Amino acid sequence: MRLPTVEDLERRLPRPESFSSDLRGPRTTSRLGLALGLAFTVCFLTGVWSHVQYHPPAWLGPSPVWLYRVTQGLHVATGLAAIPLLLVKLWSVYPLLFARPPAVRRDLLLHLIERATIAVLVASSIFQLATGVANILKWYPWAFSFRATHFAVAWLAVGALLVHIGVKLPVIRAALTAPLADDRSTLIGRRTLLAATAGAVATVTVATVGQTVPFLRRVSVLSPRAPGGPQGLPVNRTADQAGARAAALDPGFVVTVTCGDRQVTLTRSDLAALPQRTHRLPIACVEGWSADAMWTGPSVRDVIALAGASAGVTVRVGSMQTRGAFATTELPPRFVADHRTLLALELDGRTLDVDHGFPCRIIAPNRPGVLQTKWVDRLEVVT
Ligand SMILES: Nc1nc2c(c(=O)[nH]1)N[C@H]1C(S)=C(S)[C@@H](COP(=O)(O)O)O[C@H]1N2
Ligand SMILES: [Mo]
Repeated sequence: MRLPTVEDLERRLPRPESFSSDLRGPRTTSRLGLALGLAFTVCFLTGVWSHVQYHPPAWLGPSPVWLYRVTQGLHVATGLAAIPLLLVKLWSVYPLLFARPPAVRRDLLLHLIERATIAVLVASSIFQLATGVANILKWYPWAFSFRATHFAVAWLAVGALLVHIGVKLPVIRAALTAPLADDRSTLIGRRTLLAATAGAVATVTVATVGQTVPFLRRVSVLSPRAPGGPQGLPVNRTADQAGARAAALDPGFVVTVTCGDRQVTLTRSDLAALPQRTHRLPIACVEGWSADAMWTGPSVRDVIALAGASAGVTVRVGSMQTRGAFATTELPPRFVADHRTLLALELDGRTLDVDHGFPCRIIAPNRPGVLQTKWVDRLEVVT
């Protein structure tokens, strides 16, 4: 028996021309690429914005209250819409994997660079969409920090995307100006393929966007945290999961407010005796769901005034949770100064459920959900 030679193997490998479907080719790929490029651009820009909102710089304030809700909703929606687009686009080009390297040495170098960029682009795109979805599902099968890594890889993807568009621009231009359909009759045409892809994008969007657009809630069968939850509001981490239940329900509960060497302790009744404010504000979770609710309680500004603090300070907020991240967060000066930033005691006119942060929680306008600290027992003025 003779072992197959490299030449034998090479002969058996398909070539791009071996894939004969008329549906593939630059005219389809460029249109899919255009849609995917748009989705990626919106997803990238809103993602960078989310990153900014996580550690708000001094110029970023609490208005408009819905800003983070909209940007993060768009981030998750465009990321999900990119999944069917990416799958169909990869299908439309994968025969090119079998292209043989050019024989001329100079061409070979360019070819290798182009291939390497595409490898980075495909790998980073898949990584971003996969980790994003896993995060929505609160599934963390990795050891790295989701936020730092998702942020870093986004730049890799965008860099590779820009190089890719630059290299392909002549092909893209020609393909976008060529008519989509031609005379050859195939079972389904390019138009049908693109329409089906658009249908898949629409289905994914409608099936998930109800987690943030109220009137679509009932058709959003796939949104992971559609209605439900105590007091009609979803809960990301319950009091039990955070190990906060015992302390939260302790009748001896007090909030400690510290400003320099002044310290006051307040019971829940003390908080309820302060001027109460009611505001309609959203909880906008990083994971894409959001919901409006009426929150009532004293403003943080009124509470810290009891320890002698004035506006224009940063407040460190401490929680009674014993497990997991986000036990302490910071309220920057512009948020503290705003009377809509509440130490909420009530949700929609009723005492907060323990899963929503009883005895009291932070609710501030235009703030990522993950920083709306529940089970608060410490406010510390940082100067
Ligand atoms: N102490 C504490 N507060 C917390 C969390 C937490 O894990 N610990 N989760 C946050 C997240 S991720 C969100 S989206 C909101 C959700 O508020 P809700 O459960 O009342 O809807 O609470 C935030 N507050
Ligand atoms: Mo969240």
